[in-house]
Amino acid sequence: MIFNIEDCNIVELPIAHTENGNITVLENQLNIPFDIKRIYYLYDVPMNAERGGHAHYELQQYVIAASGSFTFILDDGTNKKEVFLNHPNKALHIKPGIWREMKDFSSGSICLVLASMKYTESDYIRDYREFLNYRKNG
Ligand code: T46
Repeated sequence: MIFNIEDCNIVELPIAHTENGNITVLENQLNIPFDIKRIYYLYDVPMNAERGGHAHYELQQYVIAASGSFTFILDDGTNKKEVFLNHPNKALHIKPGIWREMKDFSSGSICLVLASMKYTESDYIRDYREFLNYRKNG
């Protein structure tokens, strides 16, 4: 199935409030639309760094600003949109086949990623022309 940037939305995550702070819980088959196979997080990212610059054939992700803020630029080969993430109760759901870049990491930010697949280099498209060709011709 081919997804567009309109299919990549911010999802409000549940918050359990306690007088000593909040907790957000995501559990396979309960409140996340794929089974989590891998968790990773980006941190100590220099403020001017740009990351990403690739798409995935199959992988889908929930991206959460566990701390601080950053911006994702999503691109489906036709349209682009910027998504600013700055709160741990919001996840950006990135569907397969979407080119992404990341920028404007605030100092101390942590970009938490819940992923639907184990790390597979062959799932990456790292060349933008190849990505455009994939979007056009499948
Ligand atoms: C995305 C953003 C948010 C591994 O060995 N295992 C892994 O699970 C990952 C994610 C990376 N790596 C290695 C592969 C590369 O040599 O770490 C290096 C950097 O990986 P990558 O180019 O994927 O890093 P980012 O920060 O550009 O992108 C990652 C995700 O891959 C990507 O899908 O959306 O984080």
